[in-house]
Amino acid sequence: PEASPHPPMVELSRYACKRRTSTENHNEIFTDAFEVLAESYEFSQCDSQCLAFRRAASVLKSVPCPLQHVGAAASLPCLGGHTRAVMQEILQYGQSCEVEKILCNDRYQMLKLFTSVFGVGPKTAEKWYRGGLRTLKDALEDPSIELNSMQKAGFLHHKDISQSVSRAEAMALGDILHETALGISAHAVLVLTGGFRRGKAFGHDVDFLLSTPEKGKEEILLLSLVDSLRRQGILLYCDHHTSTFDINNMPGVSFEAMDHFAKSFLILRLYDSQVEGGLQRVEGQDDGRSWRAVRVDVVTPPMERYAFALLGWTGSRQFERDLRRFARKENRMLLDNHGLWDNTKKEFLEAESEEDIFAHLGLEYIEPQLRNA
Ligand code: 8DG
Ligand code: MN
Ligand code: MN
Repeated sequence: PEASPHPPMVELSRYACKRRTSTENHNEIFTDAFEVLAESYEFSQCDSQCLAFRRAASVLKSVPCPLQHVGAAASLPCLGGHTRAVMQEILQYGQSCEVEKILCNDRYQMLKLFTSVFGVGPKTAEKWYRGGLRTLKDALEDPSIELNSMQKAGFLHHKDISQSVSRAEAMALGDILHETALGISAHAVLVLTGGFRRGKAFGHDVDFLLSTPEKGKEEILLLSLVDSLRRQGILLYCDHHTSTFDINNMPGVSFEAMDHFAKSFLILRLYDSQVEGGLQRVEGQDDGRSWRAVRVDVVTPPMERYAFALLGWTGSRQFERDLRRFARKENRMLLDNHGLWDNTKKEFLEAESEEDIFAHLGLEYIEPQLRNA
């Protein structure tokens, strides 16, 4: 059939898991503003307003063209009066004065700066701000502040970690980890997940899922991997979380964000010579170093939980949130990174692939590249 010059606007679902969202965002002027508002509400612990702006941003990311007038948003879900007023201001004046005010706000700027340190969350940032700290140097030099080891590593590598990771850098790390894992076990399986699996060109870290068909050997594989990275001299930091996953407790598990699989949050050293096209040039950095530090997450689910873990770690966060909400509200099912509980049948539904999970939920399959909600 002939392509229509004006394809009809597809009706968008209020669930991110029923929308197709590529990495191409045609409405960045609005979504950037919404993200600032969401973050500001998050810093003030106004969770419902925060979520409202995150949802609105997520909906606009799936609109395949730039919106030219607020009327075009009338048929879109999750866009309330406040979000539409912000859009109207941006369309009329090129910016929103509410957003500009937040960006100039001292507290917002400080909380942004402090939470940019690996290991510093909104609570710690707030405490530092209320204690009168205004620069990173203040936090490092204040004798009353006891930094934990994660925060120490965060400060030490702050400049490198604040710089985004390129796809070429992510691929290079994948090669290094894959080779290292295969050196430990010929059966090791390593896959890229997170934003890079969704096709993003840049990320704040690199996420991997590691597993093995040898039952019960996942965590030891991860520990051996970390040990090998240490011996190669490329491990700069490791925060290991031991597995608390127990298949016998499955019906009792609470369906929360943080999962129970063994995982390590790492900082690794990546050399210029290991990356095709070289490392990303860090602005203003010319200290003669031939390497940069990169944040890497590795999670190791048992093989029979692989599909659930892969779906959970691929993201985006908004896509995951709505998959769970859809399962609960529309199917009376509980979904998390470990499994899918059918509350009508009172049983766990098994899955070997992500496709199986979408099918259990009665959802059309959405490939990772279209989960950038
Ligand atoms: P980015 O790094 O490119 O900025 O984006 P991302 O890859 O989408 O975000 P991420 O923060 O690296 O998280 C990737 C996915 O991992 C996301 O959908 C949430 C999921 N995830 C869990 N459990 C945990 C956890 O315990 N910690 C973290 N950091 N992420 C987790 O399912
Ligand atoms: Mn990531
Ligand atoms: Mn991550």
